[in-house]
Amino acid sequence: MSATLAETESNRMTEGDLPRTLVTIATYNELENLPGLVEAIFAVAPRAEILVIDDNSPDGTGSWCDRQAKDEPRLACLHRSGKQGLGTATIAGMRYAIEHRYDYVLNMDADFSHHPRYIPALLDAMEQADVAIGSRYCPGGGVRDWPFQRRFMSWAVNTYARLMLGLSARDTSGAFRCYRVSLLSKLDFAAIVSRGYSFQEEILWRLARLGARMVETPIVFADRERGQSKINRHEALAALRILFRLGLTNWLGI
Ligand SMILES: Nc1nc2c(ncn2[C@@H]2O[C@H](COP(=O)(O)OP(=O)(O)O)[C@@H](O)[C@H]2O)c(=O)[nH]1
Ligand SMILES: [Mg+2]
Repeated sequence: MSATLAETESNRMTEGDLPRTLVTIATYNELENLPGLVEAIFAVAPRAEILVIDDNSPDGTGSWCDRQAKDEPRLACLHRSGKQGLGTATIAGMRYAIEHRYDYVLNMDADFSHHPRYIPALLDAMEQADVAIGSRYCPGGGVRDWPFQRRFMSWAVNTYARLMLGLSARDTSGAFRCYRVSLLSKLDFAAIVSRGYSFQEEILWRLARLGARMVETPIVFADRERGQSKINRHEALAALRILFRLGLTNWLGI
């Protein structure tokens, strides 16, 4: 796998100073979404490369990816033995980007909630930033078709996280982001406690402590149309508990 992307990497070294971008997509049972998504990403960012991090999806997402990668050198798949959470999958993608010396790593979900049409704006924002956040809560951003209760819950979790961790970004929980790899390489990944959904807030907090410049670019988040959500109540509650613990560290140094 890595050999394929490494070859593409060295080809790109000869293309000048354009930032080398790795798009990472964590997948668990996303066969209905991934083929269309990969095509849509290459349509807007033909120079980017894509790494899928698949947790042995029973629907064969990982095997599809391997087959596809044989003819598409810009695509590769990292296989993990079982479902280990979105946070650790995202870290695996970041480590890969560091090891393979990409300039930017851009994370997105596989279910089209994060539409590839926003990728160019995220990459442009990186000219002034170390982290570009695809944001639902900055001017021009939003969510499509969410009932009031869900909007309120999302607002409450964001406010809770911002207060706990002292973050200034308005969207701290979204997973559609681009990071400067040189900054990630300074991060102590072993210190990250989140395995699931609080990962997004935790990494922003840790990067803010390293002096990261953060910029938000608007996205409209749309619910998935195919397949099922993998989040469950247990993971959501665990995330709130972790944010509380990190908040104690943030404000009291405990
Ligand atoms: N590799 C991996 N991917 C995951 C895991 N859980 C969720 N995902 C992926 O993370 C993204 C977001 O998950 P999703 O179920 O859409 O969460 P929701 O949008 O919060 O409902 C999707 O691309 C999922 O396939 C996991 O345990 N491992
Ligand atoms: Mg989703």
